[in-house]
Amino acid sequence: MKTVYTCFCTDIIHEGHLNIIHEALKLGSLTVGVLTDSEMIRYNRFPTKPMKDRIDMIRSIPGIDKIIVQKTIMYDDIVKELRPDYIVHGDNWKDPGMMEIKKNILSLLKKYGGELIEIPYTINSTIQKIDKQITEKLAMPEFRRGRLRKLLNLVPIIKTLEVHSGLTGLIAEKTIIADGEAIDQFDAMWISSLCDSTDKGKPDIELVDMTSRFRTINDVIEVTTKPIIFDGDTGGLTEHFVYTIRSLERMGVSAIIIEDKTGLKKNSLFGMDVEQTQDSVENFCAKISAGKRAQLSDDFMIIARIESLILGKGKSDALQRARSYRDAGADGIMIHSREKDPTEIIEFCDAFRQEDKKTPLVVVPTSFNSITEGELAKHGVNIVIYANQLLRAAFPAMENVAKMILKYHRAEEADNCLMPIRQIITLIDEL
Ligand code: SPV
Ligand code: MG
Repeated sequence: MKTVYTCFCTDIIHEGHLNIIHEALKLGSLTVGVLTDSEMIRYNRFPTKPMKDRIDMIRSIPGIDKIIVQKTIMYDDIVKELRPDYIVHGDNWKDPGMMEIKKNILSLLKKYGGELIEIPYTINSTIQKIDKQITEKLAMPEFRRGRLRKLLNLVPIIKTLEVHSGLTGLIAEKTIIADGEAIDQFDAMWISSLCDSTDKGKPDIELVDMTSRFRTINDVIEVTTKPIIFDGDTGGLTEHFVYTIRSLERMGVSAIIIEDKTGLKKNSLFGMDVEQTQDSVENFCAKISAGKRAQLSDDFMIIARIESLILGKGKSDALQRARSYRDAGADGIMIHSREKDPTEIIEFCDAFRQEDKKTPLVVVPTSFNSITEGELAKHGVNIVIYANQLLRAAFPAMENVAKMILKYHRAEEADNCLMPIRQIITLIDEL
């Protein structure tokens, strides 16, 4: 009897999947793999059902010999363990990630003469509708809002990219790298006050009002499904902050980060080059507690951002504040620094983790950008935010093209720097 293997990374079984199983069963004894939640995420298929439920779903299909857990998206371990005569897969290898998986399967099978059997992927209106319904579920406020907390338990570190428009939202949503063994993508999006303001040609001083900031969030929400962390600056007056919390929850935002500054807020990366005042522990704790009382859903997070290192007040002040903010109800702590060297951040994280193993820690490595996600995770960091890189990439690219047009009095010379027209007009999927 030949042995056959196929893997599913899906939340719903439709007739296309059943057809693959039907064809696989004709070839021999069938083992079905179910991909782990964390690998589904790395592959940008956020599971709407946990792995246990997805295993039960497969169990209800008759004829399958064995169900196993596939721990990595690449097939190396599975092939080593099972050496199947056939691996069966739908022929829908469309994105670069899928192509990389296909390459991986073929190279593994070649070593011992196994065979890849590709089944024509069933496409009909029912299946298309089911696919759309999954995307729809992911995009709905309730599901999106809770996704950040779920991620905290599912990935070693939540990789968050700055977005300030629908287009940058699409980049955070869809960018996936497939490079040999590695398939990866971003987990969440950051709506930065710096970038939201800069994109509007305004300074980062809480000048862009909440209504306008909400419009940016809405532009992003319209075209994405990933969870959103909102940069709430100082949170404003406590009397206003409570309304902000409600609005964000309603929109499906997962978290707000507020910083312990008061008065005219300036961007932290100015450090002490400009006058900045830190809020008192009492005031800031009162603001956090008021926000937590106003919150309606269980899954929304209020994260307290500590500016002590930025303002030269040192680690012990930062730690003292972290304890107080947590005890006032903060669901997480963001510690910020503008040092190029990550040492002070690492020292804070290590000290905090000695006394608190579970409160999520967030960092924004704009200045200390040499540290990797893996190193941060080792020091207990749960969320890393790449807070301004997309905007900083766009500005010089646009300015360069503007200068070229001025210089040559035509646009031809700039063509090499531009996305082809055909690509830009088909960039956005039509519904
Ligand atoms: C932002 O992105 O607006 C931030 C992070 O607040 S930082 O600019 O590093 O202060
Ligand atoms: Mg900001």
